Amino acid sequence: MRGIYSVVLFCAAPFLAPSATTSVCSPYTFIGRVMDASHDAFSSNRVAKIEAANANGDLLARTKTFFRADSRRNYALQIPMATGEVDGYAIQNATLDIAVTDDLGKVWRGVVVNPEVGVPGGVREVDIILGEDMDGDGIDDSLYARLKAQWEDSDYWRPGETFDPHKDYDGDGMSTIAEALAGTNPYDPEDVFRITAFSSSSSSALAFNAVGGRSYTVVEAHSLSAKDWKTREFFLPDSDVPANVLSVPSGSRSSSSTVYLLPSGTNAFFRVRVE
Ligand SMILES: [Ca+2]
Ligand SMILES: [Ca+2]
Ligand SMILES: [Ca+2]
Repeated sequence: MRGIYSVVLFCAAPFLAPSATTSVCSPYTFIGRVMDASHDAFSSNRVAKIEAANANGDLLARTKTFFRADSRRNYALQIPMATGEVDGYAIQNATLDIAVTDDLGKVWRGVVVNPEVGVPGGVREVDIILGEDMDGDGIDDSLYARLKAQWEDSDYWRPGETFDPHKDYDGDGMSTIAEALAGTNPYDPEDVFRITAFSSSSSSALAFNAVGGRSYTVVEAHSLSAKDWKTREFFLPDSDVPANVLSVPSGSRSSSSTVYLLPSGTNAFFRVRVE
């Protein structure tokens, strides 16, 4: 696992469960960020309840979001694990139903993609995005409404024109919806997510403007048309431990960040992915 939280799990001494051959072991942990469709994390004044149930609807675990200014993560959910079928426990490869109840009492279900439980004691990073798309256009309805209202208020609004979130209104190369997800202003051409510098001397350095509450990974491929972009490890300026994600705490100001890529000896194309 990676990041600020170091979840150390020990396998508790197994005890006998209903079947003599079934034992209870370390829980499986999901960690990550509960966020709204704008990719803004739930903050200190918004607490969501997270519940995991098995396919029969039996509740396995429940937790709440928390707030820590120095971390992008705001939840950790421990799924009790057993080596066989026991009420209240999950087995490896189990699929879970996740339900999140937000601070207004609204319930969201099935929001985690492929919540497959791995080896007991394992940890998996899963971000939970609470979205609602009643009109089926692939965009969260409240995010669409917010962007449209901002557009109608901006210099880019034209009478008779229909709002299109896929359009790049401020002409900075990123669509309005992409800017909203990256945390930049869709109606300000000066505010855009881009790689601002690249040098490839002894160690390759990538610089880009990073926004609070977002995380950044570097992916590489050997051609621009490649389908598979692989994660590339890097060093942060203040660390000599390789990392594969740069997380910027919520509330931080937008700032220029530089990461130093580990040398690989081959030429590659790089992209910085923002989440
Ligand atoms: Ca929609
Ligand atoms: Ca734009
Ligand atoms: Ca912009």
